[in-house]
Amino acid sequence: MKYRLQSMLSAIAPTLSLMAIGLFIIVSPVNADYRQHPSAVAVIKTLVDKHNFSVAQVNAVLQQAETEQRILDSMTNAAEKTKTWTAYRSSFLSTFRVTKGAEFLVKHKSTFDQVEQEYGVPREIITAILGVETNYGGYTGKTRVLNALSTLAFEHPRRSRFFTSELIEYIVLCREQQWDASEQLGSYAGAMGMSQFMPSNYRRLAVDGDGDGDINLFEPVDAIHSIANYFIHHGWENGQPVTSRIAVRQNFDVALIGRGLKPNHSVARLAEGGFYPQDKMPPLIKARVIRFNDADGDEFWFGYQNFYAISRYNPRSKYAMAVYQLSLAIEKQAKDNSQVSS
Ligand SMILES: [Ca+2]
Repeated sequence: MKYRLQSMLSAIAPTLSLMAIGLFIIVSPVNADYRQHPSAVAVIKTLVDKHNFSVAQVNAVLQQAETEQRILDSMTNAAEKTKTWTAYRSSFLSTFRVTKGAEFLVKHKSTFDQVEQEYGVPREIITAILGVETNYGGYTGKTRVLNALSTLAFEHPRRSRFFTSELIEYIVLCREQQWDASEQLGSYAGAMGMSQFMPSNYRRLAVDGDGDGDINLFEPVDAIHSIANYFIHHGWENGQPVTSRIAVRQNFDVALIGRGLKPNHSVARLAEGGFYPQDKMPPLIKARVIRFNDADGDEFWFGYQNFYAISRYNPRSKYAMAVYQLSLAIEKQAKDNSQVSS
């Protein structure tokens, strides 16, 4: 709708002042005609060779794509990059999010009973993901997915490879779902639905939870099942710990931290290097040292396999920790609510 309005306004732009025209160029999506882009050759070839599209079908989609500068800006300004841990944490663990999360648990109790049985992924974790991603489906994004994926595939060299692959997946997904590729809305990175799945995940890991024959992630039952399935795919271990706060020796062994979030050493080995969990942990369980740099001192944690599994949703330690802490806050709120009402 917004874009139709903008193209109408663009049509009358010649009657406006030069300054106003300048503004339009900055804020409006710009029709890009990516059929002509050098990188489009590979997209077309893959869709034709591997997915039986005709060149004309692919061109018809690429022709509708528009470049949006704000998509590129959003990539640069992602909260995980710009906010300290303390600021990030407080923005995600708001009273509103905790309260709504506890309500969501009650509302979807029967779905969660079934999903926990089937997948072994706790309801509070799934709910926290939905809370962080879309405020429990309240905001699923207003960017045209075609614009998001095309802009990032063709105009963002550093992430081009990933988004080119997602653009291809998206065009296939649209055919499978019988969607108009130019109409779907999502995040500035092209993630869709209450669970914000990228197209490749939508195709491979989304599940028809309510059995109506349609995989619809804009609907809670399918979204809940799909998140559980996503976690299982990424190695969630039922009943295992997520994270422990740790104390550190002053001259801790920095080399043991390394890069990435995948557990890399046993708790026993990490203790030799000066990292001591505050909970009692089996010595052979593997962990990764997580460090949050903050103005008022650093925080250190162990992230176990389940912490890593959460981070497969968004590969930032702040994200995984915020999801986990939100899940605990929701669990507590739900417990308090049930005590008040009983
Ligand atoms: Ca369904």
